Amino acid sequence: MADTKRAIDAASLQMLECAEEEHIEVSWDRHDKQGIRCGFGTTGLCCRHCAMGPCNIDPFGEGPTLGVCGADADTIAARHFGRMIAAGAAAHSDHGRGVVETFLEAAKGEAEGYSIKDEQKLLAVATDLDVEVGDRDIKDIAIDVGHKALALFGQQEGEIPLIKRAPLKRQAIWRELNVVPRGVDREIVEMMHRTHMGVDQYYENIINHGTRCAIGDGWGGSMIATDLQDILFGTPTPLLSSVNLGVLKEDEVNIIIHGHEPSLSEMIVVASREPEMLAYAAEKGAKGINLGGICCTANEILMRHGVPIAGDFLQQELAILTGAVDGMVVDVQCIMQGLAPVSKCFHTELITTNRRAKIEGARHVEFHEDKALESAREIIKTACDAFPKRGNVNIPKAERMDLIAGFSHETINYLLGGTFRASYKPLNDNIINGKIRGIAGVVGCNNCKTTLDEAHVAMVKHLIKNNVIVLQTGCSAIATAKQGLMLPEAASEYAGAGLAEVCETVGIPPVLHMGSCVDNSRILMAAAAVVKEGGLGDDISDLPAAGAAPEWMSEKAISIGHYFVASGVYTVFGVTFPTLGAPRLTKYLFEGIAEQFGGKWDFEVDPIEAANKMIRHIDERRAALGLDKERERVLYDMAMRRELDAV
Ligand code: BF8
Ligand code: SF4
Repeated sequence: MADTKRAIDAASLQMLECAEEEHIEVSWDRHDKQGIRCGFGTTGLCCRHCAMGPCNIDPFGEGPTLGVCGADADTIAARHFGRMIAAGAAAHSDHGRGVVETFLEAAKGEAEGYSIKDEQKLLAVATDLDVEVGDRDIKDIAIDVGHKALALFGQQEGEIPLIKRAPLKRQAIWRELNVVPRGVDREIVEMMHRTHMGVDQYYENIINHGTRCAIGDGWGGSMIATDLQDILFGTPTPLLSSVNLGVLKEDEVNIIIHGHEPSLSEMIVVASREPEMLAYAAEKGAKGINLGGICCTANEILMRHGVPIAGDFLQQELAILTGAVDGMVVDVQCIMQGLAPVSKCFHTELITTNRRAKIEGARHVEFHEDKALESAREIIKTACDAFPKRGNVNIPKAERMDLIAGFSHETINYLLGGTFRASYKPLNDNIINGKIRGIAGVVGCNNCKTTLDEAHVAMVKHLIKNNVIVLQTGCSAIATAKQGLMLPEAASEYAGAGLAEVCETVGIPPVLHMGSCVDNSRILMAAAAVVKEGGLGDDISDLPAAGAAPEWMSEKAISIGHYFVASGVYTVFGVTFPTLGAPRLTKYLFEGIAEQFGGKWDFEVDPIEAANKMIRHIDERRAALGLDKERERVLYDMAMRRELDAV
């Protein structure tokens, strides 16, 4: 029997049992071998920023309290935290830059297979980037948008343009506190400089720059990635698909696409449907080509094409253990080197595709946008060639759940809108009348230190039971989808009466899948739209809303958490928190920062207690808005609406 502390879903447990029987090592085994972790590293108290170190600080004051250079616990932990933000922002933003480069080539007609799919969104983004629209040719507008978007990364002074999408009050706070990013790359470079030995040695000042860096991610690199991906590949609309390892097929070539950048996966989707590719698969004895996603690539191709999701972050090795994965195609981020030895135990071709990310022992088929379809076909053929070499296959066929995905913020706007126009008004009205108590963004990773998916599922169930509508991205979205929370029926089964009534009226699940981790920018846009709609204060920090990443592990999650805090959101993380050895820094992140930004960090391992903290915060915000009194169910006329808006 597999250890039930490792995962909650039957598919993962079945594969873990299989790993145990076959003596194949997976992430949980390596986690156990690591044993009890170094306390200095865990709490942020180990510095190795220069060769006089590594220096460790004794949190109990019995050993050294200062590093050789005199740096104290708060400086050392703040420097780590700052570098985590920089690394996360760099990952999202380098992804964003890659999308912009593909977009520019496509706009110029130099990237085979790509074209502008959403002209309306192109025009909206053009306006936000100050590109002249008029009656200009779409191609010319797109080229100008591409250049402006590219400039946003290397911009050296002024303000990145997309911060104008934030509520006016939020922009004023950022200007007042001097945290508006000048350019995405510049703030990342400056963070690396400030955290070099002997530069910024005041934790508040380091975090202040961390805030500027994180805003450059959320309202810069990530946001432009989402926007241009939508323009290039289509803005998601609701669709039905399925999730978990049961989506793999015994009689078809299974290709898992894992990583983050959709430029390649989009082309694999296109190529996998071509008659020549299907004929090639048939020649090898397969009945078809079956694609499945892992991690955020999964979310990207799910949102736009309904391609099924095979699993979340910790299921990447488990997928190969089915013996049914013919090609595991990876690009960048959240890809385990452990895939290489696991693939070697099977017939699986592990294929790296990005020049930035090679794995020793994997086949490298480099993906180039200018011959994207050609690369995609080569990858598909490699997987087809592996198909006849399969050994025993053990797919947990029963473990497959349906889900509805595709909730871009434009779609939410449309679905909730009245008969005549798209609008967030009905959402605001239902928050005001108390049927919906508030909004929660639950996002982020899996982590071997906790039971796979357990915290995500427990937290989200508790939130919806208490009438909090949940917006999700990343692996967290995959975790709850596996448990059926992204089906409209979940409203009557799990949601409180008020939320269930709204969901049933509109026909949406109580938990909305908004995409990949760069798509957390969609949550920012939705929050800004709710503020703009009126009646719930004049800033994101006024909203009855909260954020969480209960099973986080990556530096990207820290950058995301910090830009949510900087945008005014109460944000609670589980598992562990990287500054706990530094008392003044932690107090600042958990309390002091709220006086400046309205949002703050919190840490809570227990997902139910974390959800209760979010609900308490939501209730406080409701009280501040005067929405804490029981409201009778009434139909609003215009005069009453105006009155409410004035609250
Ligand atoms: O960017 S949620 S494990 S896959 S880091 Fe990675 Fe975390 Fe998953 Fe997507 Ni996001
Ligand atoms: Fe030690 Fe200071 Fe060097 Fe860090 S920067 S390793 S605290 S001497």
